[in-house]
Amino acid sequence: MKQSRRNFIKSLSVTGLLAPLATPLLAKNTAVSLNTFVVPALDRGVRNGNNVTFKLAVQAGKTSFFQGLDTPTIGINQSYLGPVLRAKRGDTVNIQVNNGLNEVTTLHWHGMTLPANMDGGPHQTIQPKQTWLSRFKIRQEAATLWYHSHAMHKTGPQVYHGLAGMFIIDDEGSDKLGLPNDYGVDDIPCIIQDRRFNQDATLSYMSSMPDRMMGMQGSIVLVNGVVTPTLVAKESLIRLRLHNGSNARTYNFAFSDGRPFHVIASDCGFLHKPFQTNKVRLAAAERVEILIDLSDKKEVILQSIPSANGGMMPMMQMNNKTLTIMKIDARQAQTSTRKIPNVLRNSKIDLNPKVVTTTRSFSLEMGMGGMMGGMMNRMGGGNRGGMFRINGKSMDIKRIDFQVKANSTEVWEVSNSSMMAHPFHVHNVQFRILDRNGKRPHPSESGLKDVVLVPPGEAVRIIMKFPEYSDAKIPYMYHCHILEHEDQGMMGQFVVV
Ligand SMILES: [Cu+2]
Repeated sequence: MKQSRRNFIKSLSVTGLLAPLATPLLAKNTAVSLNTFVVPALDRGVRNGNNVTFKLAVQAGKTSFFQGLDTPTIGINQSYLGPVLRAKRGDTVNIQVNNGLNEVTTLHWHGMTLPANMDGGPHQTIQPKQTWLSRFKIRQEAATLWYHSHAMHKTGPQVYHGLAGMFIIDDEGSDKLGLPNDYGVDDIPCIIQDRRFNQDATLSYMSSMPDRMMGMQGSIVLVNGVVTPTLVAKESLIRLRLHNGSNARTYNFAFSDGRPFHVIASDCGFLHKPFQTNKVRLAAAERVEILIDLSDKKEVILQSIPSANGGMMPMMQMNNKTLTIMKIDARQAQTSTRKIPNVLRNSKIDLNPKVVTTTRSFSLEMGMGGMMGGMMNRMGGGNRGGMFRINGKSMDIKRIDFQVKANSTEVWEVSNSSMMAHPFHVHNVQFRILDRNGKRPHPSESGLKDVVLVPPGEAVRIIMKFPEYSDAKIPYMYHCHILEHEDQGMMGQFVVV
């Protein structure tokens, strides 16, 4: 399926964009393109009371990221990415996922609390031409979640080619806050992904050693599948749901004029109150919702600025350049009637360290030591080692790493002995960050989360309560959300009993 709705920049020549692989493309991408911002299709499913049915077709297709050139991609109900799914707390969703690819896939509901067999992880494989039904009740609060392939060893390439989308949950309170909530008008999803293209416009994937080590980083930024678009703002106060849908890159978002904005939500729900800042860090798979005041009716560029704590290896520092994400043109914006609320949630997050029954430690490890260890262990018949490990072990789909008790509250301490930062994700729970090396987390990550970036040399403690769903056989995953690290073994499995 071709997508013709996109207008592509004429001022950037094809040869300029599609330079040879060895040439860094970042500099060429600092010019803002004239591409029109695309609001993803909204899919509220077919509603029957509180039962909502979604039909999703995973399919291969072709997408024109550059004028006159087709890129082979994967999408859901379209050629690249999928619709934004939207449902309410209290709904029971029935999601039919048909696999139209020639290879196995899965669809994982990232950030969702649900029974293990409905999670869409590597155990819920969907063979070509088969349909998988995922059915679960949404019990968590309003949040910006997402969904993506989680196929064993194939998550990285499948997501890179487009197998992902956003999943918005609303609840009783979220519409009463007076926040901008007109979808696509003043409440705008932004799936941000960096990609690298070959000269023939095909996506370049895992073509160098740094890709393998650091994960796939691209030089071209897409927002909702469009190269550095321009969003024409209709209102003077807008809410962006920023989702880092990249395979590996951590962004440090800021506006070109340094203007302040308010962070109102993190991965799994609203912060206690809006937090004003002029930059926010977002690792792969993380989300924040921000409010931007455009009442000066100017043009401004959303950038990723250099970060002292971008978490990349010093010798391959790629986060030391300013990246253009998108332009916001507010010259035609109407004066918004929306206000920034003082308080976003009245109740505290109910995760009490006093009721913790179990504390676990996780060490994120990568490098040659493991390769040697892996060789030794393979000789000894063990299954440890590999380049990417958690607690000395690479992922083995046949091994359950530990058991968790349903309804229990646990603290996990995640430390990083490697040379780069890893975004750590746990399935089925929303957690709170207790501290980083003993220090309180940054206000922008004080809310409920499902991903936490763990920089080198840091130990991060997170607290979470496991819901009552139990299944002694089917596990949930915990893993690094740099998808190439996950695919190469930085992942483990737990069951809830
Ligand atoms: Cu990692």
